[in-house]
Amino acid sequence: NTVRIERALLSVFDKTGTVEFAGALASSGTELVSTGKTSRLIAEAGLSVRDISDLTGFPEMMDGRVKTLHPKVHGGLLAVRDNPEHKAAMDAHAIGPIDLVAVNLYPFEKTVASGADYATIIENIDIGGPAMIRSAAKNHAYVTVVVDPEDYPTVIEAIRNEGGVPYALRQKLAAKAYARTAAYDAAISTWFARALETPDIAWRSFAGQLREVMRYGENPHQWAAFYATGEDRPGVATARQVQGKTLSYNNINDTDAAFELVSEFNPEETAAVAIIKHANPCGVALGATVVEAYRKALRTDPVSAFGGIVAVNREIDGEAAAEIVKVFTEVIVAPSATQEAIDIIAGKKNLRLLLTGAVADPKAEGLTVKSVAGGLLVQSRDNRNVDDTELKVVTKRAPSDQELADMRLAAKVAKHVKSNAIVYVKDGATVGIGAGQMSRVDSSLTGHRKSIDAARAAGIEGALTQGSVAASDAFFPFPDGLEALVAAGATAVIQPGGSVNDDKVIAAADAAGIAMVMTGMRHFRH
Ligand code: 93A
Repeated sequence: NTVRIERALLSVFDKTGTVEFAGALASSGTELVSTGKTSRLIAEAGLSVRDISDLTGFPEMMDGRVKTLHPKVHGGLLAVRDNPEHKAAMDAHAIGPIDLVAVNLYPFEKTVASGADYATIIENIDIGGPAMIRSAAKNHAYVTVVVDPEDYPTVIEAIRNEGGVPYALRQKLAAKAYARTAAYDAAISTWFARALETPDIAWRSFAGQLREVMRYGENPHQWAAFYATGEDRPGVATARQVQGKTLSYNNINDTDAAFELVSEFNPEETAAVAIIKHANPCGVALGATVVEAYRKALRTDPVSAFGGIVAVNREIDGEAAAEIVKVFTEVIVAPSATQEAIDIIAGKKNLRLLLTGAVADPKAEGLTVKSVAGGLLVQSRDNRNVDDTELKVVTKRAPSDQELADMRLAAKVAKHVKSNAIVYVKDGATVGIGAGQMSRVDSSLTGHRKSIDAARAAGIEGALTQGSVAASDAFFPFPDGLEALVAAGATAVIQPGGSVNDDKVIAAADAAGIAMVMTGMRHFRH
């Protein structure tokens, strides 16, 4: 349903494009109503415009603090056009409908940035503008709200081509309108919090709902809080804590990493277990049962697993719980647990057990946020993995089916390891993980060295990486990283490819007689 614009209210601080917009509206037969300076500007351009005081029957008063805050404005914006009671109210109080509002706000953010004094900043808090924006956006079933001059041409084009503004456009503009008023209020609360030196108050308006102010952050001298964004996603923020101490800042971060990782594996196809330390996995394995997967995961690096976080993609049963509690563990997270498992875990009072109800959808859209000095970096969630890509065999030797299966596991794990990530896998379990090194060669060497330690702990001669496959989160810039994998005993390698030196890397793989596949998809995690 397209709405004809019979009457429009223009009240803008930023007057970019206002005259053109007003002119286009007027030429399509729209009556223009406007506030003080906006009205003068439109009139000076030779257009006929009605003053807001004429509509409200009140003068703009109190230095402009009260100009549009009036039932004739908000009634005209909020009335449900085909509701008989609303119609009767409009008739009784001589309220005419307003079909379009173009408002942009007093420049609060710019005023703060200019270093203005307290009183000037306060005066630049717009009240009437956001009120109109919110009224019009709420009633987008009938009303068009434009908060950004960049949208004027789109609106005019719709009016010219369709005789009015279609529902889909009104809806989109309403969403944009609320994003603007939300950002505006966030700017005000941030400024206030800074002025009063109360950072926690600013955050209250920022990232959703405050769940908990923590005792401390990453370190004991840091303030910290946990916020829920309200997204309906299985994970650490929505999980039910069955028992154990309250989660710390680091626990939450690590538990999230652990659960996102095991969620890469469909529980109907395989059990998957990840043991996480400092947001990096120190063991990941698949198995027919949870306990089998846990035992295999633990073998990768039994030393680092001490004090770790265990994530499972299936229900935890008693057998698995009994095995997990043998090692000092901070958190267990799983979709569910049997009563027997819950009873066994209850024997460890401090151990936290989190139940999420389901695994996370690895394909779900979402946002990740990271802070930098004076800013925030926001990006879409890395919701793709090796299953979405076509694997290209680039070497003379093609991988065997077993190698391929292990390569898929290695690539999914590498996606969840801090870059530079190298992951060695054998028989459905990691056997060496190199994380967070500044050079890919170092990550290859670290994973290999750790596998020698693990072999020694298991009473095995040599390194567990012997006869393994390896995954790299990004391409090899030179053959040296690949050669380090070969030296560690890898027989097949999976990596994105895309280096200018791919040819040399492939030649090195062929020279060593190993198989290599390229995914075309990088998974940096910094
Ligand atoms: O001071 S206000 O909060 N009180 C109001 O009633 C009001 N109505 C519109 N500010 C108000 N406005 C704002 O005035 C608009 O958001 C816009 O930024 C500005 C336009 O005023 P003028 O047309 O006089 O330039």
